Amino acid sequence: MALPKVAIVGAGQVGATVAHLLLLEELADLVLIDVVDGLAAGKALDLLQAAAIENRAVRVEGTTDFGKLAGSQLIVITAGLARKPGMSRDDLLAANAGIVGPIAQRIAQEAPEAIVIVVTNPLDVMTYLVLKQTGFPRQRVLGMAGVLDSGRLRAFLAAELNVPPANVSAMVLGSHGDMMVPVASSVTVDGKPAGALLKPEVLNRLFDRTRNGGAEIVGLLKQSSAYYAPGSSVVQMIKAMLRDTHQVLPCAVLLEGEYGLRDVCIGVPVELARKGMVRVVEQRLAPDEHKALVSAAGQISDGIKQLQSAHQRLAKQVS
Ligand code: A3D
Repeated sequence: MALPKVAIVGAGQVGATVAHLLLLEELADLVLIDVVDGLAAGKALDLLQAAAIENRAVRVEGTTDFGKLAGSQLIVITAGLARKPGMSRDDLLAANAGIVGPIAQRIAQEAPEAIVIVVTNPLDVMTYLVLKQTGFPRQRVLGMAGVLDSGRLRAFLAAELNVPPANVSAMVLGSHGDMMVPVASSVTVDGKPAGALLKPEVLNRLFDRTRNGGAEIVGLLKQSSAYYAPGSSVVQMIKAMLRDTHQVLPCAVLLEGEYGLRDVCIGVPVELARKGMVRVVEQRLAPDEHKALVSAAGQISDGIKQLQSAHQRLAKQVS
């Protein structure tokens, strides 16, 4: 039986990690696309050989040709610059908008029925940009961040309490940045509320470490940002959709009144299935958590406005 086709635009650290993990799942044929000549082709050849060693029957192709997007059921955008030490995700805004906008337009031409997962930072603003540039319905444009941020929090909780991560549940919503919103009521360990096991100051320390989880890794690596956990997070979203599981995962999507917010892409729990997002799940939030979500939405909207005014300035220069 033919496998669905998944394209990954940007064959860098995150893109290649997604491809490797997907290959092991034998879930899809893969196309890697990158502007750097030979990069995607070289990694695809390496991955094809890994597939043989792992006995996985998947096709892997690497190219600079965006025409190869055609026929993709799902496309992951990991193209763009990653953070260096001292840079915020917002420092990347203008540079990455110039990369992601044209890619989104090309996706709309070549694969008008595809589901798109956005990974490029600043994540929430880039997800909004892809939504507008493709003209796709919100069900088919999802930003990856909440799965990663929730995973980071689960890792820290599991280490603190010396339990397996599978025993820890946690949900992080809001923006992918300093204003992310760990939902305290969602944190349970062995089914017990974390508040019963950890002092508030310990829980807050772990929340803060999660907020700085990306920067902590950038500070250590210096030349790149995280990619193993981001790769696993993308693959978890893809599995929910290609396997039609209806799993609820935190993803950045356009809100249309849910949580009292609209015209902004932000991390909220969503049900994922074969056609993308089925619905936004409106989870009960404590008043301070809802306030934090609204503040994060305000910051993302400022980023969107920044992008729109840069776009208008550019249009005036051209006309
Ligand atoms: P990196 O290893 O530099 O890979 C990026 C790749 O994109 C490079 O191979 C580039 O050649 C390629 N590229 C640049 N422009 C284009 C283009 N127009 N078309 C196709 N390919 C292009 O970076 P990375 O993989 O570490 O990170 C990629 C992006 O993901 C960055 O913006 C990161 O900040 C972001 N990121 C987000 C998260 C989230 O949780 C949201 C996590 C990790 C990384």
